[in-house]
Amino acid sequence: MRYDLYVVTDEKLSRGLSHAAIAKQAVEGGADVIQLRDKNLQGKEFFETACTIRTITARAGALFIINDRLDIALACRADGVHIGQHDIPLSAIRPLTPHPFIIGVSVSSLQEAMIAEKGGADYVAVSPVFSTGSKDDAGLGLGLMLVREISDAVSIPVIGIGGIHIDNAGDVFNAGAVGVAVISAIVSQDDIILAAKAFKSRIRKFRP
Ligand code: TZP
Ligand code: MG
Repeated sequence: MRYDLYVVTDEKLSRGLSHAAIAKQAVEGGADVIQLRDKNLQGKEFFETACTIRTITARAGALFIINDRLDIALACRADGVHIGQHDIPLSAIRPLTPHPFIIGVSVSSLQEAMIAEKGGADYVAVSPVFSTGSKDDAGLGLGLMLVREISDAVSIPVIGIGGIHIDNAGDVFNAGAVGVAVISAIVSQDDIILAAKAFKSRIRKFRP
């Protein structure tokens, strides 16, 4: 499973592009993972959008993860779901998921990371590595030391999210992460395909 370039969709930051359009361009640029993230979409529309992105990602050979909504992830046969510390707990959803099915968990401390690993998470996302304006309640950047600490302590993949752009992505890999999750540095760019390609070529230096 490769998480190298993990693009999170956001229609508020995409200058008019839909989730599906963001996903299509991001995979064309080489994104390894697409996460559909929307805090406002109603179920029907969410499901339809998810099914469209399922087709786009399957054709591209990219993973498809849905934020928060296990029901929709199961219904559209996504590869997994991503949950935070205030979402339905891992222990409650693991018994409901098919095999294989990825559950990713956002963590903001070593303890949360170790609990997630013990509970059967497939990866953890250290959140936020750097301060970001893309998520209102993200809090201050936790820094690269925490990425290092968590990477040393768990054996599941560790990815970084929050304030990551092309020029600091390498630091996140050097701190032990195996992937970087990004919104604005790709989704808000003039050319998402080019932005993703540029990220991928930078990432290749750290993850050949
Ligand atoms: N979770 C933690 S930080 C964040 C999310 C969804 C936002 C990341 O956006 P950006 O623009 O890459 O900082
Ligand atoms: Mg959540």
